[in-house]
This record gives sequence, C-alpha cells and structure tokens, in this order.
Amino acid sequence: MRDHVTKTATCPGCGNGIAAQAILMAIDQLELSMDDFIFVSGIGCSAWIPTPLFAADIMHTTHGRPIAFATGLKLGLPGKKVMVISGDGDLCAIGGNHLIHAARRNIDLTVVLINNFIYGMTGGQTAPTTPRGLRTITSPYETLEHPFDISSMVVAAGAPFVVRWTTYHPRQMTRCIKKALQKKGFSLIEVISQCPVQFGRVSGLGSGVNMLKYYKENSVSITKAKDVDPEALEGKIIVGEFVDREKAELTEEYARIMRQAAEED
Ligand SMILES: Cc1ncc(C[n+]2csc(CCOP(=O)(O)OP(=O)(O)O)c2C)c(N)n1
Ligand code: SF4
Ligand SMILES: [Mg+2]
Repeated sequence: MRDHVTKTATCPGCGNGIAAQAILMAIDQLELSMDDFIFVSGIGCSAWIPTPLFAADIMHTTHGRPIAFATGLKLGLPGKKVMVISGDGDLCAIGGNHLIHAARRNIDLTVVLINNFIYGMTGGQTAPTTPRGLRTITSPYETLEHPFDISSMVVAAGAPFVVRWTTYHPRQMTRCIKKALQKKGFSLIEVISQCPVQFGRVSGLGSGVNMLKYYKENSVSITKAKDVDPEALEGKIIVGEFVDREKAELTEEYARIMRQAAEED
C-alpha cells in the first residue's frame, strides 16, 4: 500500500463503510458543518466508523457506555448535535439499559446502531441479536436464546423516531438519518450490516456480496408487513419507519425547569 493511502480499521466487504457513507451524505445534504457535531462511540468494529477518519470532535468511549457519555454531553452542550455510532453488542448487550432509558427519557440524540448480529471485533461471539440456532464460538452446539428485535424494543421504550434499513438500502438510510437529524428527540437508525469475517463465516452466508443479496431478497417494508401473516415473515427483515411521533424532549424540558427555578428564587 502506498504511504499516502488512508488506512481503515475495516475488513474488505464489511458493511461499516456503507453506513459511514450514508451518515456523511446525510450531513452533507443538510449542509451541516462537522463542527456542529460530537460523535460518540463505544468499543467494537462499528465504533471505529467515526474514529479516526471523521474530521470532527469524537469521543471513543468504553464498551457499552457511549449513550451515557452522550447524555452528559447533550445536557452540557445542548446546542451540539450528538450522534452515537456503535454496534449491537455495545448498545444492546452491556449497554442495553442505557439505550432503553435514553429512549424513555427522549433526549435529543441520534443513534446509528450497526446490527451485524454478532460480536465482530472480538472474534464472533453470540450477541443478544444472534439468530436462534446459530453456532458461534461461544455457542458451539447452537444459540439457544431468543434474539432482541432492537427497533421494536426501542419503540416500546418510547423513542419518537425509529427506523431500520440494511446496507442494501443506502439511499433510504441517508434519507432517514437526515430526518433523524432534523427531529428534536431520541432517534434510532438500526442498520442491518454485513460482517463477512465473523457472521458470514458462522451463518454460511459468506462474502459481503452474498450478504447484500440476502438483504435484498429478504427485506420486507413495514407497510407491506402489516398485511402479511406473521408466520410468513419468519426470517424476514422488516425495514422502514417503525415510528415517527412527537414527544416532549429532555434537554428542552430541563432548560424550562431551570428557568422556572431561577424565577422562583
Ligand atoms: C467491559 C468490557 N467487556 C468486554 C469487552 C470486549 N469487547 C470489546 S468489543 C466487544 C463486542 C463488540 O460487539 P459489537 O458492539 O456488536 O461490535 P462489532 O464489532 O460487531 O461491530 C466486546 C465483548 C470490553 N472491551 N470491555
Ligand atoms: S470483523 Fe466483521 S464487523 Fe469487524 S471490520 Fe471485519 S467484517 Fe467488519
Ligand atoms: Mg456486532
């Protein structure tokens, strides 16, 4: 490799580059400045999407904790756009409580959650998203547990804007990230993304291209899914906008209470 070529932490065929591109396209199309943003990530391959390549303020934090750091940042600097980018293991296993409580509180964060159904960076361990029955290095016979449906869980926790797309849908992903950035409140963009090295190996789906074909053939829009027998949707990936609703937002409510307290003093 020539010396001036930018190096990336990502394996060939990984979906993380597609997600990075969709995020940057959304920021560009909204004509926002990278100076308006603070990016926050945890630990995992997906956490390396902003670091070190985004020319912006980035906090690469500890495993499972990016939403906790982001909550503090947003309350301290409410004028900043705070975007969390991290993986399914980081945000739904060790960090699962931070995710649901941030959704419940409705704090103005944009969370891009890269769901590759596995712990990619640490060698392919079972995650709370791993499909039942799959053999991984930590479930050598089969995964016995039922996986989370992340988007539905975050809707149930109270988030006002929740969408799911796959890396086969980069334009839809960009459109929804733009919507999320314009929305005051907690937004989740769940990105179903290929990890050919770990998930591709254990699932037999193999290469990144094969996994993209799989997403193309098995995605069903949420509008169509509403009219389909749930049994026929077994194994399908439901994509689209799960919810878009209005709700009082925490940093604005906090500012209101602070003004009220000052007036009463
Ligand atoms: C407290 C703590 N526990 C465990 C780890 C090891 N660890 C690092 S990343 C990771 C999982 C990452 O999975 P995910 O968030 O899905 O990211 P991916 O690599 O799949 O993008 C684990 C278990 C750690 N760094 N810190
Ligand atoms: S291990 Fe998987 S998730 Fe991590 S960079 Fe490689 S392909 Fe991507
Ligand atoms: Mg993962």
